[in-house]
Amino acid sequence: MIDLYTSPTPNGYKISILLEELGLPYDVHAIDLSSGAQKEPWFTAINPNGRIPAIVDRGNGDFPVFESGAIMLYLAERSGRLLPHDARDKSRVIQWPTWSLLTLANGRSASPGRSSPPGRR
Ligand SMILES: N[C@@H](CCC(=O)N[C@@H](CS)C(=O)NCC(=O)O)C(=O)O
Repeated sequence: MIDLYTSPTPNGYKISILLEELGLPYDVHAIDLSSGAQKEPWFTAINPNGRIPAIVDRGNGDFPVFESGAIMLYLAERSGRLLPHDARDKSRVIQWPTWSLLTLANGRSASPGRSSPPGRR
């Protein structure tokens, strides 16, 4: 069983979508970001950065994982799905979430092939 600590934000949705896609059982723990719950000591013990999403894998020694990209890779590996063993195939899978995390998350263009939004350098 996975404990998912999340809120209704794009980063939170990513993990909910993946858990559903993988069919892994999980419990949702809603974090009210406006209350500052994510900065409380019980939560920073799970994610020292005090942000959602985060998970705790109760079926694997209560292993905590934070950062949406790291959570996605962990869940794929744990489920044995979506992450091929072949180095080239695995790289093809990892390239897109890496692009998304490092480009979209910085407010850059969503259009592949562009490094900046139109009209900006
Ligand atoms: N790089 C992080 C970003 C996480 C993030 O920014 N989470 C936001 C909600 S989408 C949050 O928890 N904000 C509350 C805060 O910073 O106190 C990830 O991909 O998981």
